[in-house]
Amino acid sequence: MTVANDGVPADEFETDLLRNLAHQRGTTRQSASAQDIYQALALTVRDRLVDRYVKTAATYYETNPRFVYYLSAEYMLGKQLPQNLLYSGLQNQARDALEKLGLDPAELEDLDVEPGLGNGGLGRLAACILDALATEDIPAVGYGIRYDLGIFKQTFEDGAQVERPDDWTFYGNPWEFAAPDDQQPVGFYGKVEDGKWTPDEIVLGEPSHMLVPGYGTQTVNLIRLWRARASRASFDLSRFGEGRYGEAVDAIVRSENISKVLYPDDSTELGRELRLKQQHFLVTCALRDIVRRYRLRNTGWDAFTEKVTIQLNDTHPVMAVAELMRVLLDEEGLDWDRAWLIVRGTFAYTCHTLLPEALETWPVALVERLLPRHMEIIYLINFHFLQEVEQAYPGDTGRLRELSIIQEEPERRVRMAHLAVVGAKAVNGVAELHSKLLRETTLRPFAELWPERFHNVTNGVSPRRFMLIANPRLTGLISSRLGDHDWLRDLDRLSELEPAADDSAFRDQWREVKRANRRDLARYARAVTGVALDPDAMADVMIKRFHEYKRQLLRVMHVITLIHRIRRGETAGLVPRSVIFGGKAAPGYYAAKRIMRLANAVADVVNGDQQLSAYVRMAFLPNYNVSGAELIIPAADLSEQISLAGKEASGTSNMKLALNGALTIGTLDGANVEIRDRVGADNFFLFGLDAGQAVALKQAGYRPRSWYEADWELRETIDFIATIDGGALREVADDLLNRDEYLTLADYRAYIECQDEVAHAWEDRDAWTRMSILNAARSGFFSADRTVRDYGREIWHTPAVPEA
Ligand code: H53
Repeated sequence: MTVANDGVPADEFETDLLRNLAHQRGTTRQSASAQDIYQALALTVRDRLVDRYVKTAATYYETNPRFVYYLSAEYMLGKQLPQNLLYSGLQNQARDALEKLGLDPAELEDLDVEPGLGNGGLGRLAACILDALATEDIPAVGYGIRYDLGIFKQTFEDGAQVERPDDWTFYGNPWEFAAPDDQQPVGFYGKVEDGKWTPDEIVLGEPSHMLVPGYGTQTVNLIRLWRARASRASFDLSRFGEGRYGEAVDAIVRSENISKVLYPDDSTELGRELRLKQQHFLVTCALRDIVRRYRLRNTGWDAFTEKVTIQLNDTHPVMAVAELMRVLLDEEGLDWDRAWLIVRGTFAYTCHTLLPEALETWPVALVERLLPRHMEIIYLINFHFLQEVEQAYPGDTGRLRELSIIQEEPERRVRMAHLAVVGAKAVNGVAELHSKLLRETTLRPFAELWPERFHNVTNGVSPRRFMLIANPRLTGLISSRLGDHDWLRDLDRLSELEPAADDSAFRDQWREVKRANRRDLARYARAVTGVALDPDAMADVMIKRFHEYKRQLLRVMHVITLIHRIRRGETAGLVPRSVIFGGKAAPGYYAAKRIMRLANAVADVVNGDQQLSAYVRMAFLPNYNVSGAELIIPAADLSEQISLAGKEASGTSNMKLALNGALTIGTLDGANVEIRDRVGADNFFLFGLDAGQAVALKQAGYRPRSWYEADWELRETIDFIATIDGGALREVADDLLNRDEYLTLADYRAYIECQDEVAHAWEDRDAWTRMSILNAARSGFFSADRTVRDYGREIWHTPAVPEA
């Protein structure tokens, strides 16, 4: 699987590696540590990408193209070494050079640390989009925060999640270039007089960048990450002299805390002052950089909206709307109307949720204190906006209240999603169903006011990360069938695989690949959990953040049902399964953590009992991250996408799994709908309420207890939950019976029956393999390259700029 390389012979690579070892690490082959070698290797690969980057930058400078600036509080980039080796086409040279030096490439890859600067789907999507932008030769920069501590490391103690800090740069990050001389001041607090803001606190934003190479192209874009630094005068020497060491560094700590830690929540609002500070910090630094870059090739403001488009990834960077207004009004002296036209022509907003609790709002009092000038500007934006609303709906105070950027009750708050829609030229959801529901529910009054502003751009995933890097066996098999590996840049070509589904020799090879991948996974699961999985059992996987709406609990309830059936001897129709879980819960999310404990407790029951483990074994793989995904996804046979319909915006593990030939068991939620449309209803296990039925059931007055009373197997399952571990998890059962917010009981029977169908289908392994091949062959649409082309066509209007 080699990519056109830069024509570097192996011995030259070795020379470069040794030179970097000497010049960059200051050591020799004899005395170098494994870390020295790893760093020198990374630098040697990086050097080649820098050469490409220099050319890309020159092309951009010459052509002065339109740029996409992607603003996101999260990026889950995954390991850089395997990606950069592949993209630079240097993997063979590197392997040969390392072998000559007697070094094991796998051991060095273990030292490559994954920058876990995100929580889940949203952060990984941002990384896939940057990968696709570079691959599609679109001029782009991603902006984010360089958190000192990324997403926490997860372990389990007595089945409960334990979080440990992720000090990802402990040994340094060889992929990064710091630019301490390019610091930007960011103000907080203070007062406003005559529209002039004097902040009380200034923190410095220090940028560093990493290279984002495209695959199969020479383009290398950038991701620029900002870290908070205290100004030089912040160290209090006199206090230090008095022995008050803690106080001496107080101001430094306060400033630097801003980029200290990624907030480990996902899809819920976390109202913390520090988080708002992070958001303002990111957008201020990013906008300064964007303006600086614009000025390299342009003067005045006339061309700004032609050269700059800024995508806001969820509400986290939405303060950028107010900040750009502030820059244009207060620093550049533009009048309101002109400034507003520029702002409105620059931003586009992606909404990633339907959950009202995930749409951020900030107390007006907090914004007033932290960012007084921004609050004034937001009031003014709202004033002008509400005039427009009044014109559209004269006398309709209900509309005004509904649409206003300021929520009045029960507390005055700034609604960031409203600010985003008002301040953006385009708004998009991330799957067809999601975009439709956004228009009909969450953002309905806006869609009625400005229907033309609303779009859908269905998410996608990087085929490089989740096929080429994660699943070299399957990638090799597909390439041998398609005759080349160009399909990794043109994923629609996977459709050429369809005829192979009818070729029994190919089906055998496909099955062999799956089996080998399951073997790798089993080895890993054994090493980290002690659980011995059977590589011939169906790998049934659920990998995603733990959240009640995603319904990991329903997954566990099926396993409990199987336990009872096996104990009763009802084993006809059962097939051996490896039930695999991966995912983290926000540390403060008790309900999700209880479900995790339940999953681990049930795993202990099945794994510790021979009769049960003949049919079900269960492994909860700790610390699920991009590297974990790369291991689990290629092995998967069944993809669990079982959220309550109408709750998951899109989902992206569903796409990665289908691409790798897993069959989906799922509800009509998020992108599942489009996956099913494409792979065909016959190749997808559908169950459960749809979004409309779910709403109707709730409106009719949902009583979970009546479902419990009507279904003895469900009763048995819930009673089991209430009594497992001496009743330690009784609350889970109580919550199901009394509340069951996500209609788990209502979907239980349909899910169990659908799982019975899955088992039946698995028994005809050849037919299953056919379906598996068709899933992959028909999933080309879910490439992030297509996503980026959709954004380009509908929202960004950014022509590609391939290198001359
Ligand atoms: O974003 C993914 C979606 C997924 C959605 C997720 C997400 C977050 O990870 C965090 C916050 C948020 O509002 C949404 O839950 O459905 O696939 C990428 O769009």
